[in-house]
Amino acid sequence: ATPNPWWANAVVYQIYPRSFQDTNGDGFGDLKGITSRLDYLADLGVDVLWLSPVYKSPQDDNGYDIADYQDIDPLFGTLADMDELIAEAHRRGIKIVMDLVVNHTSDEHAWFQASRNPDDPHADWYWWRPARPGHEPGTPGAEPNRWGSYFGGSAWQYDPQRGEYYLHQFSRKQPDLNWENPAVRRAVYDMMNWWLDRGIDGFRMDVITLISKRTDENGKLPGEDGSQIADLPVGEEGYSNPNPFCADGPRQDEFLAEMHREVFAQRSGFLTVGEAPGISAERNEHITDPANGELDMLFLFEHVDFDCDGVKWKPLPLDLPGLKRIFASYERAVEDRGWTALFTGNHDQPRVVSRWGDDSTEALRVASAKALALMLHLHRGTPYIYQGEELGMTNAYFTSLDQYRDLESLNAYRQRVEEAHVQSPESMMAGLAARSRDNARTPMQWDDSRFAGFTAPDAPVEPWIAVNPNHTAINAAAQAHDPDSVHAFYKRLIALRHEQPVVAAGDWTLLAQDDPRVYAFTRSLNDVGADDAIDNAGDAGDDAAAAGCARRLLTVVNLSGESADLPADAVALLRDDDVDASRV
Ligand code: TEU
Ligand code: CA
Repeated sequence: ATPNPWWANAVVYQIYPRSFQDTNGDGFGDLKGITSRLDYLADLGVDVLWLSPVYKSPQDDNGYDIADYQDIDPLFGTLADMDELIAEAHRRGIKIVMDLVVNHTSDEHAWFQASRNPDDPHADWYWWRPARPGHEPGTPGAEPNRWGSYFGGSAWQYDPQRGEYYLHQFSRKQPDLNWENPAVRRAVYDMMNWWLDRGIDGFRMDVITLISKRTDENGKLPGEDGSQIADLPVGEEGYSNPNPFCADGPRQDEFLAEMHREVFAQRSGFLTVGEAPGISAERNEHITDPANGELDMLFLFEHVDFDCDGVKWKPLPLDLPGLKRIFASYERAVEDRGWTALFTGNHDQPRVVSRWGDDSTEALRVASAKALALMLHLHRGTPYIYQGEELGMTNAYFTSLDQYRDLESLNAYRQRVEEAHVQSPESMMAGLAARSRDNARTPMQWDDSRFAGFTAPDAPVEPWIAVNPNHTAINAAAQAHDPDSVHAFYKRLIALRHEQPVVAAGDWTLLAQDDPRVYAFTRSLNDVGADDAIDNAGDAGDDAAAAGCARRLLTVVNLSGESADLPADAVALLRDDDVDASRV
């Protein structure tokens, strides 16, 4: 099937505003900083910017705890700054997608503050349950409720003002909204329309697959009915890991279809991407099948959850055949309909070149960063670049706990080392160094000055998180004119997707599934597909037709760091007389 041209030929760049560019010397990135870097992004060639949240927030979870959806936090600037960014991006042909965090709000949102009064119209906007002093909501005499938060501890928090518990799957300052309540859904859709009418081009939807909760015939939530949660083992910290039973609830499709009708059905040129923990590749096909009017594409998480021993703080080395099996399931699920988002990094993941590449020498870091980019960008789907990935930025390699800022990391250290005693300090510090979300949140490295050009060298305050010392070697300025740089390689990859329809529309076929070192696959367009793809790709298609539209691409990447032979089926392809080996 030929995908919708615009977001199939598009490349999205994720900006974590707090770490991208500071322009007022307070050590935090801001909106004016993003606007000041639009020419860099236009030169890179990206089509869409996804901004992590910049709304009013107490910043408990760095803005994923929103206190006012329709205002900008002073940390980042003002609504006027946002309007300027939208206008300046559009002037360069770049779209702006914002982060929609509506599974939960901040506990400082007016809706939640009102909800703490059981007689207020907002009383039922969150998940409140009667309290038995000191016991999470459950059934007397039965199993205690062990629903665990993603950020450790119980997912239930007692509120003395209301005298009841409220559900929070993330931090206790992130109470879950009650999507069963039509008034909640109406308020969310009104806010979404307000932003789209203001000129943004879509949303990345934070944990959107958690909004429909499972309740039993008496309306009881998992764990509340006294049963052990879905027979899940209680984790080593005494709580049940939420993922397996919290995602993809009974009204998931209904809510997404309603949102599509109320917000997107009369619009065009937008992009919706759902963050979908706990969703299978098969469910991805249904949710992203345009005929179902739900979402354009999803981030799936199996590939960034499988390389650890039961918990992210016990990392395992990359099992390449395992990665190939997972990506093959993503590709198979959308070969006929639907679409997928391609990523290896974001603000929650460690830097991919440190995780699956080799950053131990400059040569290996550059080579492996390029290899990982080539592998990702030539898959079928829309690729996402996380800020700094195009430079081959690495993990932070922090050595002491006080360098970390992320509440997920700090909570985990306290709970696992100091409370549950399930990991040693050394093992946990190694786990944080490998997998903490802060690895992706060190300031963007623009040049080799004191704070990497993220903030002025003479800024009155240090950046909110340490700049990586390797910024003196790894920075945008050093790569801007180097044709062999990681940056130059990303530019060529992005251009290839714009010029060659086979990259967006070609069928994907894996070669050498079990090869432990080499990742090889083809993309191919049959004649009909080629003509459709060229027609659908607009003027990019015309250029490609003129330049000679490739019918087939062979990609072979050695991700092992050891020498490896070309897999036999790749060699056979290269011998095929209609493959122009000079262009491989
Ligand atoms: O992430 C949800 C989520 O699944 C992550 O918390 C992930 O499970 C974890 O970080 C990996 O160990 C979204 C946002 O991307 C994240 O930044 C927020 O903290 C979270 O939701 C709550 O809004
Ligand atoms: Ca600032």
